[in-house]
Amino acid sequence: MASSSPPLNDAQAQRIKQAVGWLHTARFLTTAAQLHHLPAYEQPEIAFVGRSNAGKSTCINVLTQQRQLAYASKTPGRTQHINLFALGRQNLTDAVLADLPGYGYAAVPKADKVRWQRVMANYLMTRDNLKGVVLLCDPRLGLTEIDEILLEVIRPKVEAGLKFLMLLTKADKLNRSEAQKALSIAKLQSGGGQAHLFSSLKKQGVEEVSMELYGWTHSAVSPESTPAPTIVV
Ligand SMILES: Nc1nc2c(ncn2[C@@H]2O[C@H](COP(=O)(O)OP(=O)(O)OP(=O)(O)O)[C@@H](O)[C@H]2O)c(=O)[nH]1
Ligand SMILES: [Mg+2]
Repeated sequence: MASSSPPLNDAQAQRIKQAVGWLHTARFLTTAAQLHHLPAYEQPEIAFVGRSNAGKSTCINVLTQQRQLAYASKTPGRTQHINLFALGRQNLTDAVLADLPGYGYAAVPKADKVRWQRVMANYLMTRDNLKGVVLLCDPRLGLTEIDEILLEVIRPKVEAGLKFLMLLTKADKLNRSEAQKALSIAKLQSGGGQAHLFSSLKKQGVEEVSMELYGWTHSAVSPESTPAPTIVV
């Protein structure tokens, strides 16, 4: 949490501990090169989407406090499969995280880009257990055309109950005023939905996002900080 945050009471500290501990249980579940190879699960799934190199895999590793669970790399386009991770105690999986391949990487042939765009849209439309989407965006680059297309796909689903969070990644690269400006823009772009600054490097936003994801998948324990996101079209 930011150092300027007021001191936590015991109940808040306990909730953070619970959410952070829950994410730490993550383990590899399965990988699929194609959507129709992805097994169906009953447990709620949270998808991490965003352009290539936005920091999705690193974000998953930081949230789960595991160095190499998801494969992060300086080389864009590293994650080319849909990788799933199980959460919850062993044999008691209560949620699934999905690390999706990034899109928009310049060196990828156009046909592949179009293919992935379709896979992403199909995934978002057809994944029955999809509970929430975390869209990662590097605020120095802004939203790409594919981000915008995905937002169009996501918006009606959010109105129908899908949870949604926009994460402004690599916040360590911004100064305070740039960060605040980027956050205001992101809040508008998400139509009043949730937006957070996040830095895997500085571990900024980790507790807030952990609480959010825990609240999405454990509805009885909805944290006070998690109002139902509404996206106005
Ligand atoms: N400064 C800084 N660099 C970061 C941060 N998060 C990720 N990176 C770097 O950004 C690069 C890409 O990170 P990844 O996590 O592999 O990105 P990705 O979105 O999974 O990329 P694809 O798998 O290609 O879709 C790596 O070099 C990371 O070290 C951050 O918070 N701050
Ligand atoms: Mg990746």
